[in-house]
Amino acid sequence: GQEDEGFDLGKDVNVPQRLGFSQVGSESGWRLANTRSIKKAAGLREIDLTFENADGDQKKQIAHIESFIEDRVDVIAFSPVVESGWDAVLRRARDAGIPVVLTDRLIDSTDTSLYVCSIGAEFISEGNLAALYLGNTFAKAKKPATVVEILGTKDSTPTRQRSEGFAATAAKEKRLRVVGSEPGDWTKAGGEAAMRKLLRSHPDLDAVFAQNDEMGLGAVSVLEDAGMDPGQKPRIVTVDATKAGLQALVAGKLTYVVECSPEFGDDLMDVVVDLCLGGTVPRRVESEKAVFDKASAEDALPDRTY
Ligand code: GYE
Repeated sequence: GQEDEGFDLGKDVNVPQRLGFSQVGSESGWRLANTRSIKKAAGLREIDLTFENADGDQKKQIAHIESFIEDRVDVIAFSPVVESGWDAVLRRARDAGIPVVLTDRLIDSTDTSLYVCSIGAEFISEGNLAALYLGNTFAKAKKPATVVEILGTKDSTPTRQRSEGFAATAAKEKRLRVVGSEPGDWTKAGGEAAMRKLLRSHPDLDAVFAQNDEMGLGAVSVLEDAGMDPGQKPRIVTVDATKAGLQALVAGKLTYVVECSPEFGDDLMDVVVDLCLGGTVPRRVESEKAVFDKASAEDALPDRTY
């Protein structure tokens, strides 16, 4: 309607609009790009952003949110490190009349009034796409392919949903047998440790699904040290599509990469501005994704900014 098409100048608006944002940490290239996107988008609109980094610690995020409430910011946004344990602090934000936006990841609360909007990628389909690619690769194999999974941090939305999507598709197309998984905490070092463990119990692997590029790159170095030919045997599929991931794909070390875009800073600021102006906001804003093989990674690399 007409109200949606312009700003309602009748309402008093705090200028500049004040946003408190609590980030997960600095664990990956994806995360650094996400932080850059958010800071840049806030800067472009002269939004007064208080940016906090939780270093992977939920207690720190809760403290950030509490201080945002105390400072009476206009909007609180955060990317939850884990899914559980948010009800109490988000109830305090709601009672203070401060709208909360979830970015990137979700919470497991059944109380839908605790946040107004969530912005990010759809992780289940990322897992679906990874399994679909591997299933097609092994379509003509005589027996199901042996696959291991390297997971992100426990109790986080992308870990849970990428696994869920991968398992669901693998169960349907029947060419993949997931024989084990280990957490790699989203880092290269974590991916190396997970790969070492998995290789000990499953030395004859056909494929690895690493839930982000860094962990996939960690797996590559362990597999190379073990005299294997990562990218070929085993095939390696990752998620994110950072520059480092696409470079490894072009070099033939990774086999396939599913994109998860970190660049939703502008979408977040659109929602923040609408909330400040008293407008309605969508419940969910979802990022687009692409998939990459070697050839399409070559095409995309020159323009990749992260
Ligand atoms: O895939 C990983 C990061 O939550 C989508 O977290 C994000 C994930 C991303 O550390 O690299």
